[in-house]
Amino acid sequence: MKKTGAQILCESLIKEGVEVIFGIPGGAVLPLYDTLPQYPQLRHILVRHEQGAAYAADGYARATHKAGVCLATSGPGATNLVTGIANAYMDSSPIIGITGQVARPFIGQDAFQEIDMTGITLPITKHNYLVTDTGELARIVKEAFYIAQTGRPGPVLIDIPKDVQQEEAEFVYPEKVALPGYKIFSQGHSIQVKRAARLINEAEKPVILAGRGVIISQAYDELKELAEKAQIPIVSTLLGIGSFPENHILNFGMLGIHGTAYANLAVQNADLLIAIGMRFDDRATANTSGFAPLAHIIHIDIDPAEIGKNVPVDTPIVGDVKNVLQAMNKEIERRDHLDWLSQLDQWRYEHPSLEIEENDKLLPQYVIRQIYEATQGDAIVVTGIGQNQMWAAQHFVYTKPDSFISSGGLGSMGFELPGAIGAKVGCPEKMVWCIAGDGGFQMTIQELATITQENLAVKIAIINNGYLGMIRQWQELFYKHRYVAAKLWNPDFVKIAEAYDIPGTRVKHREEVISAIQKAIDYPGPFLIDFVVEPEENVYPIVPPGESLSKTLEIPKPAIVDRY
Ligand SMILES: Cc1ncc(C[n+]2csc(CCOP(=O)(O)OP(=O)(O)O)c2C)c(N)n1
Ligand SMILES: [Mg+2]
Repeated sequence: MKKTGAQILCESLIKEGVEVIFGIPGGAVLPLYDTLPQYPQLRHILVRHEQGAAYAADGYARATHKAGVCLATSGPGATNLVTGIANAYMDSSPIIGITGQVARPFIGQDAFQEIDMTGITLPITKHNYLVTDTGELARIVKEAFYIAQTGRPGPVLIDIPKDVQQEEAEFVYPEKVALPGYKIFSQGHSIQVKRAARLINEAEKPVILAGRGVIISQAYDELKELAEKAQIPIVSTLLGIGSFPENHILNFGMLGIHGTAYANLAVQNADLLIAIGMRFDDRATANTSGFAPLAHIIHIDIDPAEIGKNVPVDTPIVGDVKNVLQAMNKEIERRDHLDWLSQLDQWRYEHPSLEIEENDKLLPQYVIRQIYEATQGDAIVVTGIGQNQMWAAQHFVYTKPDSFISSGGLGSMGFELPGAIGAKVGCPEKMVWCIAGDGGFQMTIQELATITQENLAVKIAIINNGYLGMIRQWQELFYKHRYVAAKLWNPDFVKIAEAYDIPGTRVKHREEVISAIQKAIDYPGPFLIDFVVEPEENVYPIVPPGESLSKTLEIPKPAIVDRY
């Protein structure tokens, strides 16, 4: 049966199980918007900036493990998606970006709102398409969802000229994709798996380094089985948070430049590092030349391009984490590693990296801790970038998968609010906390209107330090206290919330924290708390730039100022 391109797109999205689209209309997608009411199963959420649409689709994808969809018009609408697409690309999040394009006869004429989106997004998408034939659209959508969600997930862009949306073609949704050049290595090589298992069985000081790949692959049970069977301590990357319960006795927290001292010590002293679904990002490894100097490194990852990219590895295994661990666990012997674990416990005792000072100040760490206490970890936390992100990573105890959502690779400020919107839309039954920086919040603040229009009960905690805090911290520690462009004049966030019809409150003292959080939780809709925290609080531990993980600094020492 013949249908228009717009209808074909909608029907194809429904076939792919899409329920929500985040977007903003414009001339080049008006045929599509005109068609949307024919498909009430597709809920369209009107955002206030296309960057918000991409972040929301990303937050939705990370919270639900389903592809998130964002939609924008050609030209400025499309370019506004770019940062969000890059964000999804760097964190391997499956989003589908749909952009309108000028009608085919106008392409190449610098027509009104014409921009080469496939060119622009080539390096930040897993794949992209310019649809030139309406008859190809269904196949393209099928392929796009397949590519986005299989192997190492990532964003796929489909650019659809306006006349393709209007033109009719025969609609048959393909059953299968035929992509001979697209290979997924889902099973690890059995010889490598056996070799890794033997190394694990023989190791005296093994450490598991868990990354986001464990979460993407949903290999929580397999990871736990490995760790418990062989009694191996686990440290995680920032995006690996949630892959293993942080209240488990074998959990030693996050490693890296803001990792716990004991996690970093574990890695630096390990004789075997089992890196699972992670890519040796520089924020995790610090200076790679001094990274895990004593360890034989096993690296399990689905993307062969990651093997040996940043750090030389001794035993690579290319495969899906869940499959590889299932195969490997069969070969793993029970061990206790008592000496090694008691050494780690000793380090944890000697370096209590995450202790919160008892004083009268309103410390940001205390705020995060109280949000954890009030929710008992039963929430999705979506963070901004900078200090707030690190405190949220360090001081909330993540015990459930998919409970921590953050922009890791791109580190893009402004992710917090739309990211939280996406998570809440995807998981309406879960409590969603947006932990925002006062700087980052203002980059996508307009999405408060989306929250109100869609009545999304997102709880917002602004960690208001009056600074671009992480910038100020670096200027303090590494630029001799010279603060340049770090101080923020801020609007009254509670009044702003009120203007968007969202109730809120301001907290300036420690003793008000618990009741304010409870008020936000008890309120049936969205709620904003402006936590006016200690302005010059720093994130510790920190590994100074250029140093290895062995140089993890825990306590603020004045000497640091002189050294840099
Ligand atoms: C879009 C974007 N611009 C600039 C930066 C550089 N940057 C990293 S952290 C930071 C400060 C963030 O300030 P705020 O949101 O208040 O968070 P805080 O560190 O104070 O918690 C900046 C400017 C960035 N990461 N993203
Ligand atoms: Mg700030």
